[in-house]
Amino acid sequence: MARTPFFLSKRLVRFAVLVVIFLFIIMNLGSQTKKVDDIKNTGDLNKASGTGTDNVDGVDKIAVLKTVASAASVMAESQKNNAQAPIVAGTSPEIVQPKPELTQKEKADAVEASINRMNPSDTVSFINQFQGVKGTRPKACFVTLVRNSELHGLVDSIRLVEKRFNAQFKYDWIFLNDEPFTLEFKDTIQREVSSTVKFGLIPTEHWSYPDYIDQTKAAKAREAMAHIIYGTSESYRHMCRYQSGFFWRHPLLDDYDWYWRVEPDIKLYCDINYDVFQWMQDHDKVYGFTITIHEYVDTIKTLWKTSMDFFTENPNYLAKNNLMKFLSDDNGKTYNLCHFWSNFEIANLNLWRSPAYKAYFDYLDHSGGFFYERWGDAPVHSIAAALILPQDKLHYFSDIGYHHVPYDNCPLDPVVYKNNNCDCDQGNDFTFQNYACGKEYFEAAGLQKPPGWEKYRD
Ligand SMILES: Nc1nc2c(ncn2[C@@H]2O[C@H](COP(=O)(O)OP(=O)(O)OP(=O)(O)O)[C@@H](O)[C@H]2O)c(=O)[nH]1
Ligand SMILES: [Mg+2]
Repeated sequence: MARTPFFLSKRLVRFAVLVVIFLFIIMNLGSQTKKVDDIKNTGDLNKASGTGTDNVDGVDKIAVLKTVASAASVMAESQKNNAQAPIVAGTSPEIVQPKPELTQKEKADAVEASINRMNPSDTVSFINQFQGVKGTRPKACFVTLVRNSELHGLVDSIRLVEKRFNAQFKYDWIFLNDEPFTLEFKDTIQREVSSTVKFGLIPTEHWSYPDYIDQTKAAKAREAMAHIIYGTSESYRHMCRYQSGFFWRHPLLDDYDWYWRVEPDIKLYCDINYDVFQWMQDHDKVYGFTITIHEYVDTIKTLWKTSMDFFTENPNYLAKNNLMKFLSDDNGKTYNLCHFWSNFEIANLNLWRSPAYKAYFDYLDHSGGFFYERWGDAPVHSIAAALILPQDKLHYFSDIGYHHVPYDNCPLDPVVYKNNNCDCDQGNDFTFQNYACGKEYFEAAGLQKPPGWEKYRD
C-alpha cells in the first residue's frame, strides 16, 4: 500500500491548523491589551475604538462606548479581583472575559467606573473625546421640551430664532414631549422651521417615579408647598427632573454634541450673525448662558447640602479653577442661590453625559429632592457646570438679546446693540440687577464689569 506523502498527512494538517489557531490567539491578546493600555493611559475612547481624534465627525458615540465596554469591563473586573495591584497593561493574565450574566446596567456601570479610574478628575478630557475639529461645523441642534397646548407660544419663539439666527445657519430642531405630539402640532412646526425637524416621545421610565421614591411622602410634600410657585405641581417636578437627568439621554440626541435649549414664549432681541455652536467649539467652551438669577430658597432646602455631600465623597470630580465663588460666598459652606437660568442654554451634551455629571445626578435623584422638595434643573445644571468644569469653560453671551418672562438680557455694549439690530431696552437689562447674579459671575470669573453697571443695582 502506497504511503501518503508527509506533506499531505492528516497529522501535518492538524499541526498546521493548531499553529494558526495559536498565532491567532496570541495576536488577539496583544491587540486587546493594547486597547486597554490606550484607554488606561489616555482615557481616549477614540483611540480605543481605533478612530483618530481628527475623525470625530464620523464617530458613533454609542458604538465607541460599546467597543470600549468589553475592555472596560475587563479592567473593572480585574481591579475588583485585585484591589491592591493596579492593572499593568501587557500582562495577559489580567485579561479575563466579562461574566456572561452581567446586565446592560452593570456593564454600563463598569464602563463608567473604568473611565473614572482612568482619569478621575477630568471631565474636560471626557468631553474632548468627542470634540469636533476646530473650524468645522459642529453636530448641533435646538432642543425644545414642550406640550401640545403650548404650540402658539412655541411658534412665536421659533419665528424669532429663525429670523435672528437659524434662517442662516440651519441647525436641526428636536421637539420632545411626554405625550405624543398631535398632527396639528407637527404640521405647524414643520412649516415654521427652516431646517430638519424631529419629534420624540419621552420614554415612560424617564418621566415617572423611580422605585426609590416614596410617592405618599412626595404627595404630602406637594401639599405643604402650596405657597411656592409650581409647589403643588407633580408634572413640573417630572419636568425639572427630566431636564436635569434625561433630555440628553433621548435617542434623538445621540447624533449631536451641542444643543441650544429653546422654550415657548421666549424672545431673541438681536441678530446673531455668527455660528454660536461653532464659536463654542472653536473657543473650547462647554456651557453658555444669558441670564443669571437667585433661586427661591424654599424649593431647594437640601440641594446644597446634598451636593456638598456628593463632592465630599467624590472630590475627584471637582475641577481645579472651578466657579465655587459664583455659588458660595463662604467657600462652599452655604449656597448664595446663584445659578444660570436654564431656559436658555447653549451647551455641550457631553457635559451631561460625563461620568461626573451622571454620578452627581444619580446621587441627587436617590436623595429624593426632585420630588420631596422642588429642585429645579437650573440650580442642578449650574452647580454641576460651575464645579466640575474649570471656569474658563463657561461663557456669558452678553451679545445675545434674550427674554424669558419676566427678565431681559439686553446687550449693553453700544456697538453690539447697533450692529446686531437689537430692539430691547438697555435700561431693562437684568444682568446687574440685585436679584440677578451678574455681579457675582463677573467677580468670580475675574471679568471686568461694563462701565456704569452699578446703576442697574436698584
Ligand atoms: N411635554 C411637557 N413639557 C413641559 C411640561 N411642563 C413644562 N414643560 C416644558 O418644559 C419647559 C420648562 O417649563 P416652564 O413651564 O417654562 O417652566 P419655567 O420656565 O420654570 O416656568 P415659567 O416661568 O412658567 O416659564 C418649557 O419648554 C415647557 O414647555 C410637561 O408637563 N410636559
Ligand atoms: Mg419657562
